[in-house]
Amino acid sequence: MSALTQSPAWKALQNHSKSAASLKMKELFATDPGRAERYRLETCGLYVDFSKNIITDETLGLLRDLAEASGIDQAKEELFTGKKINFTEGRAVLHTALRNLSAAPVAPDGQDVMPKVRAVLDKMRDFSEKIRSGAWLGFSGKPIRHVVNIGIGGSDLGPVMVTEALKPYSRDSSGQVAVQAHFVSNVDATHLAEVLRAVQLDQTLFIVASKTFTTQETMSNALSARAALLAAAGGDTADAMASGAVAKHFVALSTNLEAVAAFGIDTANAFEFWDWVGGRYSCWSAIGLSIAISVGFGHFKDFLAGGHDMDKHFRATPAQGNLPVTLALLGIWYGDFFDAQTHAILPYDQYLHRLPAYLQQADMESNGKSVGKEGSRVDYQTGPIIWGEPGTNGQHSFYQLIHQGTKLIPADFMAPAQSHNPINDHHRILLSNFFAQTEALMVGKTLAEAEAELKASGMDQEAIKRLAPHKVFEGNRPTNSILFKKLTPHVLGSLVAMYEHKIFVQGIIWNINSYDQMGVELGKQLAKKILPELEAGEKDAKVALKHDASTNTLIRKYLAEREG
Ligand code: G6Q
Repeated sequence: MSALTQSPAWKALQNHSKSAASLKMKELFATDPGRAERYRLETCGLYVDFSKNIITDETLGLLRDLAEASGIDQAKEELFTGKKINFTEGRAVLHTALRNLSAAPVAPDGQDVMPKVRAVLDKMRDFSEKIRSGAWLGFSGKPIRHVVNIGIGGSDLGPVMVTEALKPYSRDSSGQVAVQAHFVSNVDATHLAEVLRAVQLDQTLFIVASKTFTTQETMSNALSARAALLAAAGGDTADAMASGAVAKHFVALSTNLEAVAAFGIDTANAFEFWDWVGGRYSCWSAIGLSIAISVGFGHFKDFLAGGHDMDKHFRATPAQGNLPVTLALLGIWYGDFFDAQTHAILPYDQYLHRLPAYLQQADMESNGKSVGKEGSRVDYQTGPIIWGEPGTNGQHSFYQLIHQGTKLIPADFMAPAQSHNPINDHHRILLSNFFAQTEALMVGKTLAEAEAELKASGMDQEAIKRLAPHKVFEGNRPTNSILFKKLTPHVLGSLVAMYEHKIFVQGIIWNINSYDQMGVELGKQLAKKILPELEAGEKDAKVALKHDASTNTLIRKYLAEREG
């Protein structure tokens, strides 16, 4: 039994959950006119209504007791001041310093990191301006019009999500995009090949984004991109190298400047970050260079400012008014006391179409852990499965299960009051769906209501009896509604930071390390072992394989099928 499940705060919640299981939100709203007013928070441009949850004041009080008993206030200070809370890797977790736009120092180990953070930001500003203004020229003397970020995981998902979300800011007043952003992450050559088909190499800047600069997928893609560039630059490789084509078309974002130099990239064109920046928390760092180039440095800085504002809110606000803490506690309520396995992210804004994928990594790589700080397996649920799609597409697909399936799926709905593309009545229609879905999920439809509806449609009694049960919606499905005025860089920064801190709070309460990712290692190790076997197998199909029978047979089948 873990200390957490033995704690009075946990036990009190367990006890309370027995009666809370029969709470009906519809009734709670009917008997409590102040509910919507009380269960909402507004900060950093985000208005969050969490009243459509299976909670009462008592629930919230007990959840806050749990947060307090977990030492959340001290943990927050440790995060912001750079204590080595990534305890398995002995590292501080300081993505908040990357967006610290205040004058306050951040000094883990007594050394202020802010001067070097600011120096890299200045370098990013100068460089992105040179690219966007057309001052930086490629090997043919033409300005750069395409930027290709080559990276994977944390070195890809953030830049992709943010550049997509901020697309309106990539256009000038005449609607022209200064620099088109592209992303290559998958080692499947198809990804690179399709991007290379879409660009003119002499007007393309490749950004090799890799914290370690050793990641197999990224290095393979970077080497193939370099070969394509050198071929396009003409002459033989030595000529192209000598003409400085690589220096004009490749920059690096990394903590490993030695490996950057070994790749042939001038370290003057390398943008540094540090081991206290986790991959999935790195879009605020030099890893955000493609964002700055795509939308301009000013907008990138607004994005940082939004994150910084959420940091200030999170650090200073007691649990009761604290947005990330509240969302974290609601997640724990459903995951640990209602056995919910997943959490849906449902943006009603097409520009946020990659947010579910981004949060999938942020949350699942952070809190997909089963061993507590002390090294033993936990006896409670930790991070949920995060998934989602933009509304209204999801409505015509998987919402069926959320409404009428057997599983409880808490969901975050989010929408802007203003669209970047106010065409006809699209936005009104979109928002009517946004409001309707959370209402329907909460209110549901009783058997009597279903029967009455069918009767009104003129159906005979026997058919009504047969059909009505299928038309019942149990309702009482919990949702949070997040409204903001418009999807600006600032709002996006606040939104992302809100989720980062939610994840942090949950990790603290679950007593796990949210900042390592050992779980991705085993597959990587095995792939390294199999790669030379595939190479040998291409020469000799009878190559010795020492895996399990299934893996051996699959490899042999592949070797047999790969040609012809
Ligand atoms: C994120 C993870 C992981 C990482 C990638 C890419 O938190 O650490 O997704 O970002 O494996 O790593 P590199 O940036 O080192 O290439």
